[in-house]
Amino acid sequence: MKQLIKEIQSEFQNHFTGNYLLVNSPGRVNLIGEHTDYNEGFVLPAAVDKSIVLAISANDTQTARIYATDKEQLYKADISSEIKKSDKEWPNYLLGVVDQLRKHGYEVGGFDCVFGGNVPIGAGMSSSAALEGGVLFGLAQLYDLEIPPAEMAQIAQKAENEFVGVQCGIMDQFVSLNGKEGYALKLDCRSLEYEFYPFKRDDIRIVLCDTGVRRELASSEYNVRRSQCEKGVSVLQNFDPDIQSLRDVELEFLLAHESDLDETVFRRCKFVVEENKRVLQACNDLDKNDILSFGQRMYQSHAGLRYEYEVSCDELDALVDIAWKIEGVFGCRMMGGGFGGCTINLVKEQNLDHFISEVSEQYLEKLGQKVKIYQMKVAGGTHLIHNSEVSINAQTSS
Ligand code: GAF
Repeated sequence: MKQLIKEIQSEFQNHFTGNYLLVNSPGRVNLIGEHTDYNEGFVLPAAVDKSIVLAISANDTQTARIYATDKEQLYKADISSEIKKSDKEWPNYLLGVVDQLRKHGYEVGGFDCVFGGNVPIGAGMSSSAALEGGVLFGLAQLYDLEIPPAEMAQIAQKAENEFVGVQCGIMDQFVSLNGKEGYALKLDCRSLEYEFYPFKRDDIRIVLCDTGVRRELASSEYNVRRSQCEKGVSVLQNFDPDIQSLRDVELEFLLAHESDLDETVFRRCKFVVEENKRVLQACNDLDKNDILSFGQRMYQSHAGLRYEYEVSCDELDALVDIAWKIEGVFGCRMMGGGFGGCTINLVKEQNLDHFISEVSEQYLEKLGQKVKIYQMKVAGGTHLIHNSEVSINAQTSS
């Protein structure tokens, strides 16, 4: 991390002048609760120790000057009046935040910003939410904006929905901004109330296995799933007008109305209703420190995502099938929107080396491709980087 921070500082000094704030904005894992956020249900993600780092300062103009270290590109945008979308994709993650801040009644002026990170891109670890939350947090600090935590997450989510054009739910932005070191965050995606559950055991590692698959399909199919859930709700409302979303549907009620629903819509709804329940049960498991039951629910979640919600793919299924047979794996499932990206695995510390070599070997054998493996620690949410994390020559203004 120190190396990354140093690189961002040095790029800031190459492109801009003066003091700046340094912000660390983390990626996330999701332990359980997939495709439940936009159904107003529950999720159990955690922020991790892979982040986007930003150096940011106010520049006394009405221009946003932003530099992406991975792309080695500088972008300038006039923000004196209505914010215009860029025809490049990456600046829109930042400009969308400025646009949403203004729409929520918060005034910000021009700024200089350099950012880069070590969150694997496109792997389902929410590098985009980390970037949105990071620039939002930095601007709120620079312009003394007092924005409540839930509204921060809503602003970042809306930036992605409206400026980037991805109809994501609120989970990623919320946990990236509000995560806590050593804890998973249970979020009620309707009320936006949240609770922390300790998730720190020296004997268990969080390991992500990256298929390397990045599919365009993900975004269009994501929207199809959303509308299938809405379709289900609109039919079920005919039998109970109090239902506002799948969050309000009990499994028995759904089963009783199976024949009223289109067959595919029924399966989508069934997965969401069951997954929602699994999150609550998984939180009970954590309360009881019952990691075996927790892990079993992860496998059940994957089975539902594979057969009922149909957002998995051969590569993800192969990784879960492999992990299932390896000793010392408590649980494994695909993570995030699906159609590629990573599986999340909870692995016994003492079996870690064996796990890594078995998965690598068997994945190569089954699919003829290499799997990338990342180990994650549960970390804190978006924050100003402390002086102790910074190299001595820093010109930070924190
Ligand atoms: C993506 C979205 F961005 C989240 O909001 C969530 O819906 C997730 O897919 C599926 O659980 O990461």
